[in-house]
Amino acid sequence: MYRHKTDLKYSDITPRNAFLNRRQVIAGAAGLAAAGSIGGAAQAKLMAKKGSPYSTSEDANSFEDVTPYNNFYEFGTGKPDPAKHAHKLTTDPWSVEIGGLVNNPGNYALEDILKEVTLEERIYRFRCVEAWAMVVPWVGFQLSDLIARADPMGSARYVAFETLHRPDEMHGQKSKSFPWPYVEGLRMDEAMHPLTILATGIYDEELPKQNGAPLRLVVPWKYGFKSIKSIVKITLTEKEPPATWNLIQPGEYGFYSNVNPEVDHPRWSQASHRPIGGGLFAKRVPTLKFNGYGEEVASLYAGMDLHKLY
Ligand SMILES: Nc1nc2c(c(=O)[nH]1)N[C@H]1C(S)=C(S)[C@@H](COP(=O)(O)O)O[C@H]1N2
Ligand SMILES: [Mo]
Repeated sequence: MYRHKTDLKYSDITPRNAFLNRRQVIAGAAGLAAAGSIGGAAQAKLMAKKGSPYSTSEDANSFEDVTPYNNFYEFGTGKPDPAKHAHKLTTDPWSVEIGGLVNNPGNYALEDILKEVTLEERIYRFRCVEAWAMVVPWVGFQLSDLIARADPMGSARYVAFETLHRPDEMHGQKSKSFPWPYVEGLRMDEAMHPLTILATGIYDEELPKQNGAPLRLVVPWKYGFKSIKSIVKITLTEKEPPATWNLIQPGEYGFYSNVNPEVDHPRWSQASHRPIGGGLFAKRVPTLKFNGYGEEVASLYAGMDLHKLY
């Protein structure tokens, strides 16, 4: 379904072809049957949505694993801070400015975006990894759907993302030690890949604010910090856009940030991680290249030296 070609036309990307739909139904049913840690009502609600063909069959973590400890520096640098403070964020109304090298630029109300893409909303049960790992059943839609509707120009090579800047509600943004707003970027082929989603929920609930409500990126083969939260701006560009962690510590965080056990962070090994939810003494497990999504995404990086372009 997805082809990696430099001359890829956006009209080539058909979000819902018959083949994909059939596979989704199968993957969705099989995946949900194995949804061990999600119980009763949540499970029934999840049944209402199709699963992505890319969903893992591994058990999902619990809601309690995913929501009390987060990184969201706009609400403080401590892991419990976002759960304590993110309720101050007003997420309705919300609009997203889509611009740069597109033929349909505009400032779109989130509900209008969701009306457009709502038929594609499904469950994406993805592994997410950093020094820890979780399996999260995101509700969302392919970023490619939104980009295709913006009608990119041929010169667009990257996609830049920006988080809301509203220090009144996000007190962390009053700190001058961080370059606000949080920004991130993807190369166009990464952004158009069907594994790259914009999430609006988890466990068929609205996205908790600490997890990046009302709209956040999820790129499951990259380290967690690429998944920018509370997005208000998406800009297609010709040049590689800035990325917050790369701006702050370029020697430690590259633009690509692909999960790669062969490339150590200068201050720690990235060869293994600790699964969340396995208890305090859970053993570290080996981290897989591209977080286990190599079959789907390795071809995007053919010929690139991933030790240099980390
Ligand atoms: N705007 C914004 N987005 C952000 C961050 C942040 O501080 N601000 N932290 C990142 C980091 S470091 C991680 S690990 C993930 C955490 O996402 P989660 O809380 O849903 O696990 O969000 C990423 N997105
Ligand atoms: Mo992180």
